[in-house]
Amino acid sequence: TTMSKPQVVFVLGGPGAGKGTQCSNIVSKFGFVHLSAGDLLRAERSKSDSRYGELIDTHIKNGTIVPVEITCKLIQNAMEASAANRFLIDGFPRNRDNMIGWNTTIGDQVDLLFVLFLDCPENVCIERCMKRGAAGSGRADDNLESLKKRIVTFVNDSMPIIEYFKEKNLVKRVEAGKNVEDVWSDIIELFKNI
Ligand code: UP5
Ligand code: MG
Repeated sequence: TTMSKPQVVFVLGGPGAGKGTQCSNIVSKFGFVHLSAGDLLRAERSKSDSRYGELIDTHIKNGTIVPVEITCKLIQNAMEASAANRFLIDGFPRNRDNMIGWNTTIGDQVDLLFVLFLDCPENVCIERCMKRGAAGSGRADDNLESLKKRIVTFVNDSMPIIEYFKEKNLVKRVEAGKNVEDVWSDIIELFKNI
């Protein structure tokens, strides 16, 4: 028999759509390993010997997208360091460049099951991140100025990627503006048969 490839679900949606929150739920119930591209980048930025710390910091504050070579390598390392066979990749791919970088490095080595799209109204996204910032998240991008830029990047760069996956019939969309429990019960329906 041949070894089966690791299975991947991309989890996409605007800033504060609830990607991290719902990924934790999916991990608990369905046994995936959660890899947040943003968390991996923030961890890399915090390493005292990172060559990319400043670059990453600038992109995060501006809501722009870190060069794909960096992000892809961090995701690949995390996948290789894990014995798991099912991964949620949260917040990636975010633009065309990310997509191409993924396809030329890791794409063929995994099975993409589907894309979970947390579709959340802009004002709700902003409200949630502002609230998190006010509660002391410490995130350099939980302020109105960065948030406006994060939204622009999401609309201009990330939405076309979601559209691209939609044309391939790979998108499972949930209404993400509802409360955590209601969003979660919709997500359960999408995962329970895989
Ligand atoms: N919350 C969650 N769900 C809720 C609900 N249903 N009702 C009410 N409140 C809800 O949630 C955000 C906040 O809302 C929390 O306080 C939560 O309790 C509450 P969370 O689950 O954290 O949402 P999430 O979608 O994960 O929001 P996040 O802020 O992490 O999204 P972003 O996509 O903006 O951030 P990410 O970390 O992915 O990326 C940050 C930056 O890194 C990017 O802007 C970019 O500069 C860089 N980046 C790259 O360059 N490349 C990448 O591949 C990835 C990131
Ligand atoms: Mg997140």
